[in-house]
Amino acid sequence: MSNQTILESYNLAKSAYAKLGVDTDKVLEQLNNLSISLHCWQTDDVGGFETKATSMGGGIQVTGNYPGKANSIEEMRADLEKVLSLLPGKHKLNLHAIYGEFNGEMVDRDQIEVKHFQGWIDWAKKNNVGIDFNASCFSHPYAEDGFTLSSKDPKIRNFWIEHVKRCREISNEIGKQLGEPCIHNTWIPDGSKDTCVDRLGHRVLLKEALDEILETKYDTANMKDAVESKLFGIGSESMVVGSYDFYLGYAIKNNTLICLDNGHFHPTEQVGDKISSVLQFVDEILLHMTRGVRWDSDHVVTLNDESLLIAQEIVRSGAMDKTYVGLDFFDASINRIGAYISGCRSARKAFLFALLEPTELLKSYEDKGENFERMFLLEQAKALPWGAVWDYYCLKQSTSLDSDVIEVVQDYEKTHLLHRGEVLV
Ligand code: RNT
Ligand code: ZN
Repeated sequence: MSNQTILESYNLAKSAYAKLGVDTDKVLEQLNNLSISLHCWQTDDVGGFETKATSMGGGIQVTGNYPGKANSIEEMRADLEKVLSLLPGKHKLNLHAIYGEFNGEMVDRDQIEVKHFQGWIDWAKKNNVGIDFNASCFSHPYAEDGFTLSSKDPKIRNFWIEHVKRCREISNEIGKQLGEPCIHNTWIPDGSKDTCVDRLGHRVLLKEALDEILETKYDTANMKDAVESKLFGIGSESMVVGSYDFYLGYAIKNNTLICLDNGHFHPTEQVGDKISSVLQFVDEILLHMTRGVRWDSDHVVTLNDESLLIAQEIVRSGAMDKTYVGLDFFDASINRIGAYISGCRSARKAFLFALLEPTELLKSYEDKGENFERMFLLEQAKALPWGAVWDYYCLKQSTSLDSDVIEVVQDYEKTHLLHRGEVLV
């Protein structure tokens, strides 16, 4: 497609939207300011770079063995730079604690320090991205019996409390150096495969552990805390300590963000529907956008009804400024760089579609009880030329058009990914 064609198509789209009261130029400005946090763990199947080989655990599963996984921080950075070059808009990098630069040293989770992440901070500066951070309370011998922060063994519990405290301290330093708040998210796998009798005991311990962790207050200009609930995981089918009830209550009472991962609810529950409720009681939310297929399978985000409703409800609620958008999927069965680009572009497209909605007109129909009109306009909006707006946006941001992405990814696969071997630890 020539630049001329893209411009002409955009101008047609612009007038089609203007007729419905939507200013496409303004929309693109808003869209471009939306920061999407790229989860680093799609590059290497949530492996991390600790020296001690740990097997994955904690109810998260990665399936597939597509070639080209990143085996070192250098490969991971090269992949992320490639990904960023193929994405329009602002981004952050979402790091897990297991991705520190440990340089062959055995640094256990209760020993990590800012220095292990300084390289990432410098990399982020160079690449003009912010950083978010996560405690890694899984894939560790101390996570094997199913409980971390809510473990009844004080040695195990204190180990994880120390880990999360250090992660918050690191987050604070990251935010300070980058001049943008680093969102520290706590997710723990704690739960029970079979019927648990002392649910209360574990929840009391989790609350106490979190209270202790949050005792240190940091400037919210540097870091903010989020807590992430889950419905169930592999090995925690019967009870999850950090359920939605637990964390929503905790977040409201302690003024933290609530992290909504749309893979972490019953399949008929809609995270999009929760947004306008939750925002009555918490100031800000963190999203983990994913695609659960039958369960929390962490498939790559697509432009489906679920991601659309999430974006629509954020835009309709005027909550773009109260929402931190992150991605959370890990598919090892397809080209991993392609997974990022496809998933992140689709997440941003969901927001584009939502921002282009003629919401005022729809609301006026709704307020008058004109429900056929509301339905018809919603349907009509699906066929409006939003793709032309997207293409123009990509052109304006000097990134590849959708129509070129496959070739660029295939090329990177040939020149970089297929030459990678497994590193023996
Ligand atoms: C797990 C949670 C959590 C993780 C990442 C790796 O079910 O979704 O967010 O996916 O922290
Ligand atoms: Zn998540």
